Amino acid sequence: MSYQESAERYAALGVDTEWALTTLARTPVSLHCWQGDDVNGFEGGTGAGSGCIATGNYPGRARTPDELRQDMNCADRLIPGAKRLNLHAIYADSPKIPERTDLNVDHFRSWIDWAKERQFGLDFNPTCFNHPMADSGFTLSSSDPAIRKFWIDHCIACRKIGASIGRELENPVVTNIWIPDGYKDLPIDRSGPRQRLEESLDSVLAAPASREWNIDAIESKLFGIGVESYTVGSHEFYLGYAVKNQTCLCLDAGHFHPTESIADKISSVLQFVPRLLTHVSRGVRWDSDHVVLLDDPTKSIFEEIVRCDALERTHIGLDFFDASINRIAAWVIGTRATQKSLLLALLEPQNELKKLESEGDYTSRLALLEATKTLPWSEVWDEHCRRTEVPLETEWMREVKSYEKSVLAHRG
Ligand code: RNT
Ligand code: ZN
Repeated sequence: MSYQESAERYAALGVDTEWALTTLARTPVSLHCWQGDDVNGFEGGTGAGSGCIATGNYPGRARTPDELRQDMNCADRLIPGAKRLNLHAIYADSPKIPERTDLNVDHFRSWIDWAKERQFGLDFNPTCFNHPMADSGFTLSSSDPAIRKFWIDHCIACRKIGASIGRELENPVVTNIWIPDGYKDLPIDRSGPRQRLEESLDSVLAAPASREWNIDAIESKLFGIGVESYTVGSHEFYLGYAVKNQTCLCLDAGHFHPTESIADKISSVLQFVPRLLTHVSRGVRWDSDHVVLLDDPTKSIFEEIVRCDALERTHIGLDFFDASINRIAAWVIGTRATQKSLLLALLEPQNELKKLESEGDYTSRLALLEATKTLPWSEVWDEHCRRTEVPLETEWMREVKSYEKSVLAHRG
């Protein structure tokens, strides 16, 4: 079947594949830099600690900012459409890297130049882990005022970096705060840390940073390795905080109970917060960060975003890390799966489904939903790859293999 034939099949159901292709091509996905180096960063630390653990020792990890950019360039050639790069503060790139509280936009100059050259937007994150000041297991919610102040200052520095980058690229930066704070075992005082976290966030957000160029987001988590019993920044905490302060809310697909899906939360939270950030990820048992696949949980996230007509208010970010397979392939698999999920949602015969629902014809609604699964969407995806000049689904891996041979294999 050709793209034309598949477009006709969709048109018969009232779906405009050209609209789907245009929307898909201009909807950016923010690629997380930390998939390329197992969340190490370039401060000289090893591993993220604090519950973010990349396991595996597949050869070829990027060890320097230049290697990471070289790998990103390879991934960029294999991923269609608009892209952003999501940086963490530990990826500062300058001859002398200061304390985290003293970081400024100059320490990210090489990334900004790279983003301009490749027409990427940028996003940003304070790194509130993998640092001696986080060794107690508490950062913004610490009972120690000196520790709290350190992390408040770091988060403020990051918001300013976000705003400066946004202004320079004329493309707003989402600065997302996630902290690892919590207890391994049963706490007595669950309230104190949460009161302190609210106060700290208030101080962080009170610092001036352009609202036009920096978008503040906050991210919850259910539990992490080492903080099984209590996580200060729970979903209820951040949902409440985001509603009260009208910040962007980050929903990470791996940060809820295993049978809980973030898809059903989207239409609820968008009633009360101005913007949404997704960390598209895949939970597997205790892990929240497996490489994203074209699976039902991922598809339903994008169905909801599209059905809610919320693409303009949603920032699509990725969050997974796997050090046991080729890291560039991991980026490509996860990003393309995310984009395929979005395409499927854009190809849904939404008007017809809504009509059936409003008429109370739930039998036809269910039948049509099932019928959409066998429509020739892969022809539309291939057409997208052709138009954006990236390899087709069964072809891109060849390029990863040859890059592995010519570049990755020579890294010590
Ligand atoms: C951790 C959060 C957070 C991190 C990144 C590195 O559980 O998901 O988003 O993965 O900031
Ligand atoms: Zn996340």
